Amino acid sequence: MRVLLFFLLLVPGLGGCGRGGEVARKEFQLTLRQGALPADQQVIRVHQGDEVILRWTTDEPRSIHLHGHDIEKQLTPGAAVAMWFVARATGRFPIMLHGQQEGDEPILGYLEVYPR
Ligand SMILES: [Cu+2]
Repeated sequence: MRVLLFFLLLVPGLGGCGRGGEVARKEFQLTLRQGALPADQQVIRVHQGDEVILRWTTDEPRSIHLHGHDIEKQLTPGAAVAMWFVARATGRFPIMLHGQQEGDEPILGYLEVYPR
């Protein structure tokens, strides 16, 4: 009896979900220059459930805001700043500059989260 119980505890995958693709950890380097991202860094594509790390550097002090996941960070030259989150919601979320003049909050790029 005790042996059987031990065996059942060892069976892998019982109670796991495991459907769909594997959840991945995705890292992106984002380099702000004069308040803009290079064209090839303006769209960040991940899948729902992914763990995402955005690593920012900048040449000027800036405040950035990832909508949808609502993360705001201050960037200063010479210091890398990471945004870490799990992409729970699907959709297309703008990343904006904040702290500019009133009414001037340009969109730097988009985070696109696709369904799994
Ligand atoms: Cu914003």
